[in-house]
Amino acid sequence: MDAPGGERSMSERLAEVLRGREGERHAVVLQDFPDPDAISAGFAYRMIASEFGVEADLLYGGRISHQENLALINLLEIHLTQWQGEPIPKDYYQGAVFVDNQGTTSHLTEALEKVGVPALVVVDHHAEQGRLTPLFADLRQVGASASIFASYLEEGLVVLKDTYPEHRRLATALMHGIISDTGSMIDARPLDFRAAAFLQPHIIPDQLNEILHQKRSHKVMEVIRIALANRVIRESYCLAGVGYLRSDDRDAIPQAADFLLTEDMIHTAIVYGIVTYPDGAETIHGSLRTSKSTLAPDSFLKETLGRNEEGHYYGGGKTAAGGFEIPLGFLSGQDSPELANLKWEAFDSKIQGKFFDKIGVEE
Ligand SMILES: [Mn+2]
Repeated sequence: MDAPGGERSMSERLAEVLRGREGERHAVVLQDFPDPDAISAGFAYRMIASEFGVEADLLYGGRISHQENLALINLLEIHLTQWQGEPIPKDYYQGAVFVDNQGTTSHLTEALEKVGVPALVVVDHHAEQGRLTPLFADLRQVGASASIFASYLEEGLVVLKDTYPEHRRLATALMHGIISDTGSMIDARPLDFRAAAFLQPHIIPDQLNEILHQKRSHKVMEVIRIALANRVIRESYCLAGVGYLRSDDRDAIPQAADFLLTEDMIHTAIVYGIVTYPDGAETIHGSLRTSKSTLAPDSFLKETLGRNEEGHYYGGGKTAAGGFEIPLGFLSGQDSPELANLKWEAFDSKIQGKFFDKIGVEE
């Protein structure tokens, strides 16, 4: 398939990478806390790969706790594999594929590199992170990774047939990914609208409706309550630290940020907390949501928080949303309540200070 000007289209270049790989198994890396866009993009890659005789496992290294995401994988029967840090068997995977991320938001990236699994494919809509050198990269500034995958389908990599239940489930998942990553199409770009128009005749409307109308869990309500109580507002920015959270409840952070953004006069909400993992490790997780068109979450977070010793940025983002993760390293682990409080207060003030300095410079 030739794009105008005789250049090969992205879907043709992806097909070239997959051709001749029959019998291979690929590790599809989702971010540790996968969202609907990532899950549907991974689902699409698996369907495309199977056309070339390639198997694909969708792997994630964290948790899925957001009710909407649980409904998505259950109703649409999308099988994901949770990776819990065990060593990856050598030669089990012949290639690694990164969808909706570029290897910077998953613990799997290093684990796969360790056993020599080459990065084959990166498809993402976040700003370029420069972490990987894959055979095929398709990075586009669009609303959703799902839209990029829908364009591959439209260009014929998989011909959607309504008689195949799996194809209808894929179309529904991709539509959900697009809706969820574009704020119900408000941040959608032309490619996202085109993808939605292409997918629409194939979706299962009742299932999409059911996935989109999940209620908030008790824990999320509780985290929202803490975020409301702790929020500090300056220059239409709203900042809220929510203290300690179990990794199972980490998805409450972006939901609290979404909620804080609904307040009158607020254009940007940032919510963060210390997430504790079953192995005792602790990491600060934060989410940023903004409706301010001149604020680019990616550069805003990179400039505010900087990089770690290895040169990797603590945070990044896309249009209207971003996130950050700061591992506590030596300071991780269960402490006495007094020490835990001190630790939280120290990080809370440090993060507030960084953002307020940055906001002071901006305004
Ligand atoms: Mn996305």
